[in-house]
Amino acid sequence: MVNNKTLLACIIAASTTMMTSQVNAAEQSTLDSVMKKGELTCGVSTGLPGFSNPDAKGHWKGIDVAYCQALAAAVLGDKNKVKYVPLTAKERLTALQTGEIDVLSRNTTWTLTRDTSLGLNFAGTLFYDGQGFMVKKSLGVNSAKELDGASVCVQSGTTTELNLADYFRKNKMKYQSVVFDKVQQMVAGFESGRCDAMTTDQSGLYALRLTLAKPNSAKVLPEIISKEPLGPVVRQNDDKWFNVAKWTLFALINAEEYGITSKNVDQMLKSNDPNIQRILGVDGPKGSGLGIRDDWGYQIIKQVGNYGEVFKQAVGEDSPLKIDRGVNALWNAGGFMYAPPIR
Ligand SMILES: N[C@@H](CCC(=O)N[C@@H](CS)C(=O)NCC(=O)O)C(=O)O
Repeated sequence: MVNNKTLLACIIAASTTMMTSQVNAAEQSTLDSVMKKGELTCGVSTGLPGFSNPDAKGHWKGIDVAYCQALAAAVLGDKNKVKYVPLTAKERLTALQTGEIDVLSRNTTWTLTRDTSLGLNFAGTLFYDGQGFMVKKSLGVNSAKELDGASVCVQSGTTTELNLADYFRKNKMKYQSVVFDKVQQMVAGFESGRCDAMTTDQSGLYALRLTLAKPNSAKVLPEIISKEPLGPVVRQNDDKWFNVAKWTLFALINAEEYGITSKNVDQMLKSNDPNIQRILGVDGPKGSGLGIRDDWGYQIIKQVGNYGEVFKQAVGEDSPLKIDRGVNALWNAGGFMYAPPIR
């Protein structure tokens, strides 16, 4: 039995810890520093079409980039106030842990280890993915189960490497991994025949296939061997910033659910639907709980669009990738995308 004295000591200890961490968080929130410098530093990939990739003019494009723009629009009122820091898979988590970047938005899988002992917090899922394999058609393989004894190109510092080992062990198959630090080298390795198969998140395979000299010479195998919920990441012990990161994602999703788009957002300001009024900051909590501007939701949608618009343009039907909404459809359209209410 816990006696009253012990209980009291525990309560005092717990509340002191809570007070200290709240004070620290209030003093050193990334939100404050982003507002002060007037710019968001966003960690992205070194180039993955559809997710984060510079175009011919050097402008960063993709669904992960759109999230950074949405965060900048919410906090700074301007989607262009973003400094992009290209990071390889191996570099990305350290860059966030050390404070080199304010947020990591780079096809990063939400896992227990990253979300706990690595000192990070995932804001949610921006894209539900899963790992797959790509082979040259000339290999004559139609299923991952036929890859026994294969050599597989893979990038270091990824969940991909770990899932690859699990999959072959579980299926009692042998493989040899050919590991690369840089995605461009991995693709070149695959193309020049250094491995029989290449593995990464399936969306990544479709994206990288398009960068091959002959995209038609390769095919993606049907198996999906893992769950890869990809989402934006911030550091732990900074609830203020974590909240802003989460609700930026939720605003994108809620805007699609309530039919608010970058095109109709100004008319929507006059809507009498209370949900729409709250998303746009016409009514409801506005920016008070988050510590940002009242029109943060409006700015996200006006400048970047809703989740559906972003998806369509970056990876969906208006993009070269043409990925179906599939499980990334809204919850009320058969998918997993579900955001808590803004109220
Ligand atoms: N989602 C996986 C894999 C992410 C990953 O880094 N994939 C590689 C291969 S597609 C990549 O994006 N490389 C781009 C780069 O290093 O710049 C993870 O979080 O570990």
